[in-house]
This record gives sequence, structure tokens and C-alpha cells, in this order.
Amino acid sequence: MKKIVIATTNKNKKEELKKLLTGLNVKVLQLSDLKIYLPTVIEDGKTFRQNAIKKALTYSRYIKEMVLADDSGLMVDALGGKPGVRSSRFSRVGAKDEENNAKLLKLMKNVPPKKRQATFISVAAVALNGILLGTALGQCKGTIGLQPEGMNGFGYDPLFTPGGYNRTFAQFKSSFKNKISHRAEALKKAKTIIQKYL
Ligand code: ITT
Repeated sequence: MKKIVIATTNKNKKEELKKLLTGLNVKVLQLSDLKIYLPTVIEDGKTFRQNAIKKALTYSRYIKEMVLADDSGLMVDALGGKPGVRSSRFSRVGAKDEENNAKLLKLMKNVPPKKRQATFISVAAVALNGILLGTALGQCKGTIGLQPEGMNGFGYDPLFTPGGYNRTFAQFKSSFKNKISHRAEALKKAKTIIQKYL
């Protein structure tokens, strides 16, 4: 059976990606399964796509199996698209999710409920032996709440209510988030790319 490596250092993303890959006839590995040297990838791209490609290509030069990377984040309309590619380090490098959420709420303190639209973005990139096989974009539109709600998920999930629903991602079960999320949409397309090389 062919193998694919989920190239992320974020354990929550890893769990979601693993579930979203089900159905493919492939053995899923994570970076910690590989007993090899792996470099730290500096995410200095201006777009999610640039960062996703950089992660997939960099890791795939060290890993012999196919590599799947994800670059993702939240774009808030009232903040001109911030935190964007800086989502994981919005308040500081190495910030905890709670710190990033607190910064977001502070910046949005005077933004009324009707103007709190935001979009979660995920770009998946697939690479093999230093060659990019493809990228896939997923988006999920919603709104930012006035306070964190819910205990599930990670990152900005307690603040994000997907359009058409009245609960945050953190209040839904992961199985439901994995049906409607930005990452679900990106992975559905990425699976078509992966399938061609199995
Ligand atoms: P890797 O680069 O190793 O994959 P990372 O956590 O640095 O791990 P990103 O650079 O893609 O990954 O940053 C993603 C950040 O965007 C993440 O830390 C969250 O703050 C936010 N984010 C992305 N997807 C999310 C989701 O589904 N729910 C909540 N927050 C999310």
C-alpha cells in the first residue's frame, strides 16, 4: 500500500487531516513516525498557497513518500483580511490559541454584529520527491462572535460561527466540522490529486 505523510506540526490539524483522508487506499503517516532529520520551515509567504507549497516541497525533499501540507487561517473583513497568513502567530510567535483569540476580540471590540464577517481558508499542497503535484483551496464563510463559545476544535474555532448555523465550530462535534469546514473542502479536492498518484 502506498503511503502519504501529513506534514504538519499542529496536532489538531493533523487529527483533522487524518480523518479527512479516510476513503483513500493509502497508509497515513505523520512527521513523528519518521525517524529522520526534518528542517523547520519558515512560513514567509504572502499567501496561504505560497506557504502550503513551501511546506510540501521542503518536506518532500527529505521524505520519500508523498507529502500533504496545509496552510490555513482566518481572514476577518473588518480587519482588512487579518490575521490571514499570520493566524498562528497573531499576538506573538508561539502564541497560545487563547492569546490570539483575545487579541482578535480586542481589535473587534467596536465592530457591530452585522459587520463581523470572516472566512476560514485552507490550502492543501501535495508533493512528491521535490515536485509539486497540486494545490487545493477550501473556504468557509461565517461570523466572529463577541466571546469564545465551546470547547471543541482549536485555534479560532470558539469565535467562529459558520454561515447558516448558530453555534461556533467549537460547539460542534469534530465530525460535523469535518463536513463543512474550509479544510474539508480543500481535502476533498486534494484527494482527487492524491488518487492520481496511488
Ligand atoms: P503547520 O504549519 O506545521 O501545519 P501551524 O499551526 O503553524 O502548523 P498554519 O501556519 O497553517 O499552521 O496556521 C494555522 C493557524 O490558523 C492555526 O494555528 C489557527 O490559529 C488558525 N486555523 C487554521 N485552521 C483552523 C481551524 O480549522 N480552526 C481554527 N483555527 C484555525
